[in-house]
Amino acid sequence: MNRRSGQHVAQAVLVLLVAFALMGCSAQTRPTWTYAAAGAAPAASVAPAGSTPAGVAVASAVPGSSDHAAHGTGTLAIEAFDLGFKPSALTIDAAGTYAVTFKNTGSIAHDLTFADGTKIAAEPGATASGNVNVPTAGITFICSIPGHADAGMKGAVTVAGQAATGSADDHGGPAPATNVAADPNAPKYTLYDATAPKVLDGTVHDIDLVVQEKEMTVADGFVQAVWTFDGTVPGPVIRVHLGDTVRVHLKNPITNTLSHSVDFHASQVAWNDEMTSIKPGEEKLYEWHADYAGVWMYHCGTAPALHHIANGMYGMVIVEPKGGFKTVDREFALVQSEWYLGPQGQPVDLAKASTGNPAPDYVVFNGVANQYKDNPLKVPTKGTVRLFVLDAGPNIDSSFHIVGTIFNTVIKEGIQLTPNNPGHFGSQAVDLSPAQGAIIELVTPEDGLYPIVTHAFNFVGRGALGLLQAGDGDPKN
Ligand SMILES: [Cu+2]
Repeated sequence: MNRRSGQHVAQAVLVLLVAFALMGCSAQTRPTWTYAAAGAAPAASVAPAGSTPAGVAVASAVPGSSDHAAHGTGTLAIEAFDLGFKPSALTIDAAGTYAVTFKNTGSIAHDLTFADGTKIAAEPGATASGNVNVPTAGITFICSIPGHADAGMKGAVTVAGQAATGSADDHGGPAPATNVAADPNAPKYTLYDATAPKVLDGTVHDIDLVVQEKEMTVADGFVQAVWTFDGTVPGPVIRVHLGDTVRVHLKNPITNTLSHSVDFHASQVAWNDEMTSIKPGEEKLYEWHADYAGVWMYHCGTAPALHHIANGMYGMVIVEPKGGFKTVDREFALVQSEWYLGPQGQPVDLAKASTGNPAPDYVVFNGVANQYKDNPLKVPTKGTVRLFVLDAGPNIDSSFHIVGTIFNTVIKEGIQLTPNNPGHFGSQAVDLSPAQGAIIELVTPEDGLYPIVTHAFNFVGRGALGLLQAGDGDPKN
């Protein structure tokens, strides 16, 4: 019983944390809290794959009869979780009176309050029902419990063929610095695999690093013309042993438009030797020795370096310590960085990135806003987890934190907190300035979800949010 009430306190704290985080969201960036909480959405509310953005469903209403084309009837199935509705946007064929089933799969009480005052409330785990009259103009709904709407519990029912009613998730808070409008036709982002690669075999490594200038969806609805190492942002994680020789063959294909270069922080070389820029059509060898262990940044240093880094040219090197790492159950590599959006399809905005008080449109892990919120990183419960974390910047610090966990090991820039230290100290957040890296280890205490954030919470609503999922993600079974 104590354990159960303790869980509820923890869940309430998490809810508050997330609520505060999401209050900072903007209408334009439209982050939503739509991860699959315990209990899948009813099948009827799931839209065909790829047809709509995440969290948006079509034809959630079940028509009562084809005779009712002009005056719709049926059932709206809406689920509440902590903190959002699933689906948050529903489209029906016609105005009319609809039955509503409201299922609360969250851990705290929620309600479904429509703009006309119709309110259906459900305790955790309960399902309630009622009716709502949906006018031709559609109707919006929120959870009326204080803070919940601001944290993302908003939605709308739209009648097909009519303009959307209000906004399904226009969180309060400061407006973004961007004047770039989301493109509803932007391609879905490509998930970056956060699994840390194995250490390379052997002691001498010849590695091709090919610069690719290409378009990339950096957040839902936003495409930028990024510059990359090997086609991804971040570039590939390069993992070697202490003492290895790394021979990087940097290639700048003739099809590119700009000169580029690379700077490996794990190396000790002259800046005006290995790090010089090469033009499109050129390649050069950058040879270095892994003299020190740690998590290291690499990036393009071609002027203006700020633009080349902000536009995607960075990555992580892991140099294993003497004797290697002990085996753990899961290893992930996470690179925090910022996007200063330029116009759709253009490179990022250097002027925005250059200001003394930069306000990134997105702060992200591994290049894409919220990708591990949508696709949680799965770990075994009570399993050992190692994270390699780098702040690539270019400008903003990270206070790397995973809600609900304590780091038992932190090796940051050569400074070590180790498990079973004499005072039994632990760590809650790791401060990383741009270019700093850390090795972090933890154990998840129970099945459940553990949000991955920078604890600079103004950025969590701007994309710096992921989830670690232990077991099935549900602490209640
Ligand atoms: Cu470059």
